[in-house]
Amino acid sequence: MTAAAGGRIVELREISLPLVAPFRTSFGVQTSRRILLARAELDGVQGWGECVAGDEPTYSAEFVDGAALVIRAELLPRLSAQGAVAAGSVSDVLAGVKGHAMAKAALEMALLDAELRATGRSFAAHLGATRTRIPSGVSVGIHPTLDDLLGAVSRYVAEGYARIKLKIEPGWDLEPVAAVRALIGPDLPLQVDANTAYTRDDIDHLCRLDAFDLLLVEQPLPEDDLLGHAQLAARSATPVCLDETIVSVTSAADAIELGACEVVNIKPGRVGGYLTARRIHDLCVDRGVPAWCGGMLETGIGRAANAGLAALDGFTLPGDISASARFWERDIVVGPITVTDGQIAVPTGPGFGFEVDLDVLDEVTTWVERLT
Ligand code: NPG
Repeated sequence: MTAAAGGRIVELREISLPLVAPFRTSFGVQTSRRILLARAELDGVQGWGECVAGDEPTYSAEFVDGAALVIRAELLPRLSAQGAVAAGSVSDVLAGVKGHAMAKAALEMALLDAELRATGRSFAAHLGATRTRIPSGVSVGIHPTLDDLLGAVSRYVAEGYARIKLKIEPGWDLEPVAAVRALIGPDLPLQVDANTAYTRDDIDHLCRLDAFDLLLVEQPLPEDDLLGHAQLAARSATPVCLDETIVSVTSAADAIELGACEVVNIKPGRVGGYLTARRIHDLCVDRGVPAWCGGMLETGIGRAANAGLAALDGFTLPGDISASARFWERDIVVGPITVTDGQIAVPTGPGFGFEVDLDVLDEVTTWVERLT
């Protein structure tokens, strides 16, 4: 890919998609998602980017309306001032704007997709990734009752998922985890995710999760509590994984060095794009730290891209890359992502390897803004 062959962002669009079932985490319940998409063009070739910011700023500071605003008011003017921009230059061109990683990532993604399509290369090939299939993990929300949870987990096990992740929060942790471990037996990998719901006062309590042979406990404490995570990691047998804390290569390197992070969840949107995600992957390989690819309720666009990224060898644990049908009745891509024998096929088509279903896309679009 030549750096000079840059494209332009030509469209912003918001869609609204209902979830197949409510998804509850420690930071809220979702029943549908508003999703911001960016379209790029390069020599008549289209590329798409998906912004993973949620409807509300409850997972991180970013949210859909804020992302749309910062893209229009700050990011696009900086990109336009350059004329055409290569995806590899986006993070430098936008570095003067603090934060807004998810908004920046969506623009870089659209430009990268267009560039790769223009040269006929797949994202996985561009990365040098060789895996053709990746294991698929499923994330299971907090349920109203234990019976409901066990019913949901049983269905995912029957669908063949290679790993189960349970959302936890104070009051919904040891008991559901024990019940699910008893249901699935000792061999199916199980992990938990608290999305910052605990404090340092809960370290003794969190150590009781050691009884359940978990792959990891993800982001139990607030994102800025590196010391607390290091204290927990020193005490608990269950590896501590960070998600919300890891917003850059530097934050990942520091968290690893300080003993606060024994496993890294790599989410391209949270770190400012797929190119930075790749650098964090390389850091993890260099430090011998296991990594996996997180999910943010993406459509088939982001899901295909995550599958390409997760084809890299350093993603040693199953990612949160489940079937489109896990969240969506109808995805906006032709040929939604499916899970077979617990695995997802790494896309081989040009770019991120999805094909947008333009009819479905138009049906679910709430607004479109053409920029040329
Ligand atoms: O499979 O896409 C998926 C969802 C995985 O649980 C998941 N994501 O905290 O990691 C998380 C959580 C999330 C979803 C976070 C949406 C933010 C937004």
